[in-house]
Amino acid sequence: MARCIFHIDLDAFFVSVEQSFNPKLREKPVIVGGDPERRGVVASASYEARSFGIHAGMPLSKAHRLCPQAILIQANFPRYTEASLKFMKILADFSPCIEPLGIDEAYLDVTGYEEPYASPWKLALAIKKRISKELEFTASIGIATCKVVAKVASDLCKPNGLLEITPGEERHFLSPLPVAKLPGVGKKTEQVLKEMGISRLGELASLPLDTIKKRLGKSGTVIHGYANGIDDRKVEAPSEPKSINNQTTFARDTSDRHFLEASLHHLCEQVSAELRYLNKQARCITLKLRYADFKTITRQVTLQEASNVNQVIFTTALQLLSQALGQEEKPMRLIGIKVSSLSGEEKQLYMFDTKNEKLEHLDKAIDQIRRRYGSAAIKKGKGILI
Ligand code: TTP
Ligand code: MG
Repeated sequence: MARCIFHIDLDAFFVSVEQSFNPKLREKPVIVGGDPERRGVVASASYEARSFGIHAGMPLSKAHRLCPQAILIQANFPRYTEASLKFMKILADFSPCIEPLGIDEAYLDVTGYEEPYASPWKLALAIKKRISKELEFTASIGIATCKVVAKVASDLCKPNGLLEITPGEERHFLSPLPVAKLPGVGKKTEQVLKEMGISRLGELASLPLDTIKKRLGKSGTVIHGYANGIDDRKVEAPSEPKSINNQTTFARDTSDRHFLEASLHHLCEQVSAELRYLNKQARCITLKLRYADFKTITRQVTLQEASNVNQVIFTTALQLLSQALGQEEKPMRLIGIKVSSLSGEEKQLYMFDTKNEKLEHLDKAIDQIRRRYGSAAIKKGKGILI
């Protein structure tokens, strides 16, 4: 029996959360980004802002140039993690087979669960209605027999879309799309395919498997299957996270140190908020850098005591960045942060050092205040906090 899989992605998620807290922001060009004083980047842009050419990953300065009237809101991660949890809970009411992918997207295997709704389409409408009523967000949903086709479909029908690819139509649906639309085809693979004269998914699908396997190995087999609408991956609940990571690919390669630091700060804030949300601390912090020539390096450090404190994670990551820049200063295309060696409630307390505990409590208190009153309600100073 064919499976029925949904891919659901919220539209302009961070912006939508801010709009639900402040309805005056609706239908306006709104940008959620890092701290403007730190020369941050756009994390999320409303569709009104996108019509000016603004997109995620763009420096805020450029976004301001493109649309000076755009309203800039500072990212408030505790709000987003809370909204994300509510979103996932709504989805779980429709099927127990749920796989959250990121903060605002998930796969849902609804095979068999669509019957009371008469059709997958009507079930999807019911999900959109709940999300709209309870969260005041819009979502885009792709429906297909496998994950990859559902994901491409939801991406294609944004914003507030619904697109169903009926069984047997997968290959036909994918065929005219550019190869970059396929999950698993990054810039590097796109380049290899271009060298092979392949720009559309239909061309990739028609290639003999051996040809693509020779050029791209195992990943060639995977994307060849995907392009043919073949993807047997199950929708699975993720196991306990062993690590949390977050990375940004820049719109343009950069060696601007302030910009790199601002991006890192944004990533660390997000990662540490997620740690606190999961009630976890991390001991291991890894910085990932990818240079314009695709050379990728990682630098790792183990903390004396596990932490989920913004300041601790950012300061450590910043030291790793400074060391790496000291060794090699060339333009970068990606920066990422990973925290691992996670511990839960049973964390080992470092007996004589209560400063980090205090900082953790402070971060949690700030999370609560921000959730209620917004990011601007409280700002930490630059110096030592406690
Ligand atoms: P996305 O789903 O990629 O983006 P979006 O929800 O803002 O817009 P849409 O889905 O309608 O295209 O990412 C979800 C959230 O993740 C986004 O609201 C903000 C955050 N994010 C970043 O912080 N940095 C980024 O570079 C990207 C792409 C997303
Ligand atoms: Mg989204």
